[in-house]
Amino acid sequence: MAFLQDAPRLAHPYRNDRLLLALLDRVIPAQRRAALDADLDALGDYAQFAWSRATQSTRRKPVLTQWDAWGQRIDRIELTTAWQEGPQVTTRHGVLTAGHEPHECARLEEFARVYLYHLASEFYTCPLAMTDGAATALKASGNTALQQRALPHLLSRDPAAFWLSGQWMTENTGGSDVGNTETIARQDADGQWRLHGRKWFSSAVVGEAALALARPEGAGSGTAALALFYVETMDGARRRPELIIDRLKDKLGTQELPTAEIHLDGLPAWPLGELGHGVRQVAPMLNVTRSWNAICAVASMARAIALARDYAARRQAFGRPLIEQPLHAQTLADMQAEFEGAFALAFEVAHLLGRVEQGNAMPHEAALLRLLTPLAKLWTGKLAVKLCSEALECFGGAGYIEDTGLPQLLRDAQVYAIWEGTTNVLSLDSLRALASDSFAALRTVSAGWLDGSDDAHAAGAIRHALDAAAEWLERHASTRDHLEAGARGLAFTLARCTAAALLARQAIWARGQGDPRPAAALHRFVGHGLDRLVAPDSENAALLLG
Ligand code: MFK
Repeated sequence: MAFLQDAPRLAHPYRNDRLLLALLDRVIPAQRRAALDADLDALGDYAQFAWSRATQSTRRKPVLTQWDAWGQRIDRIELTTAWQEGPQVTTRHGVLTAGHEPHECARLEEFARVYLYHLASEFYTCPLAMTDGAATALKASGNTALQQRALPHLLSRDPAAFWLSGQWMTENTGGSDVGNTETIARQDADGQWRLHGRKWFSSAVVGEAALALARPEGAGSGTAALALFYVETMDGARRRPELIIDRLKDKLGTQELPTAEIHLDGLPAWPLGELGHGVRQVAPMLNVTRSWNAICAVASMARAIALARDYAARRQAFGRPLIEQPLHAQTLADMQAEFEGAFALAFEVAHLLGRVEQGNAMPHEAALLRLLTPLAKLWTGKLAVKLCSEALECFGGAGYIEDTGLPQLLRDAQVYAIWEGTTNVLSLDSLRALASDSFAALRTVSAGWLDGSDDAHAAGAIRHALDAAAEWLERHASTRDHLEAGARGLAFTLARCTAAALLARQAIWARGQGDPRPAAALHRFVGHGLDRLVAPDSENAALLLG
């Protein structure tokens, strides 16, 4: 019999996830653990089942049928199997509701579920993130009428009552410069607001509700004149005729996700609050969906590394398993160390979010959350692409072959740097956060995390990189263009320093458990360098780009 290579196998994604188990052991109160474990175990089962299903069948895309046989406009979308299962899986395991329970670990418990469910869901987590964000923005709005109408559906544990919500922001005038929004809100004679315009990226068009930015008729131009509206898409069992699906996007990845171009032809709408400052009102939603983005990016890294590590034990080359080849082992260890840093940062954001929302955080922790949210999003988004690409390479040619299921990991990962704001937009957002006390908060808190570290070299390198960043910021604070030009280097430095300090905290905790692996991850992570500050040289850029 000719040689046949064993395929990689996916070990149970919850029971074998050392990082997630250690995090929950460290943070979650013992009395909460049994219920949480039951859901996480079941989501791990589902993830394993979904991976096997995906590698044994031809992948499908959603299909939009716009007209029925008799010429009636129907805009029906046929979804993939995982999407059809989405409402049941989400509500049965309390994926969204977990995050809105009244205790400070709520968000952590929610995001542990998201982390395990994400890839199995085929990016059903994208509209789930929007739904979570909509619930959060509705709560922040103080609009009790809309809260009473929508929240029982958005946070339902009953699949029949559960609603997905979209976030209709992006238009073809721009995904980043939302101040260019052209959608108009007009008020009827009877006082009902109605939206007219075109939204360019709707990933929850199969949902029942959305939050949408629009410009009240007669309001001025720019961001401040935008208002935030709540809309519903269904009239009983039928989609409302004022919502027209123009087409589904043909995307590089996330192909199971039915992202649509839509237009609104008088869709009824209700303002969340004042008829202006809509971006300020939607910001709680943005920060929640960016946290989802970071957790989902980390989930992709975890999957890519789990498969590459398993394969390294199955694949022989030059007389021994790949894992015994010194250079291959180094490559996998480098990937693992980066992933551990990203995991620590993304879940720190989740934990902080829960503490801040429950009113249990100190003021400096709220400032820290405001900074770490864009940092986690922008860094994990880029790292997911890098690690998924490296993981494919670990399989040689097989990593480039569609029906191994591997290339999809890389295609899908590219979305993390684009979804919910590009790396540059997020770098600029981190400057917004730095204008407050958030950097001081980061320095204070990270000093605490480093306290007691055995790794004097790592602790020194982190302190040194933070000092350099502070000095750089002070030097360039008054020159806006210079500051913006360096924002990306600064953001990556701060993200990596925070991740390193979190690894140091984890290493101290693990030392008490007799586990040396987090210390090894810290050592390797810091060895890769923390300081990504590059002196922005605009003359040089002009020369190169001229
Ligand atoms: C999963 C698969 C998905 C499938 C494919 C999808 C492909 C991608 C589709 C997309 O289009 S994703 C892109 C989605 N778009 C974004 O994420 C928006 C990107 N742009 C930004 O994030 C801008 O920073 C933003 C529009 C939010 C604001 O820019 P502006 O217009 O210059 O507004 P400004 O004046 O700076 O901020 C307005 C207010 O919001 C200010 O508060 P005040 O009114 O009190 O002064 C800001 O402080 C506040 N603000 C902005 N960002 C905030 C925030 N507050 C808290 N947190 C934030 N993050």
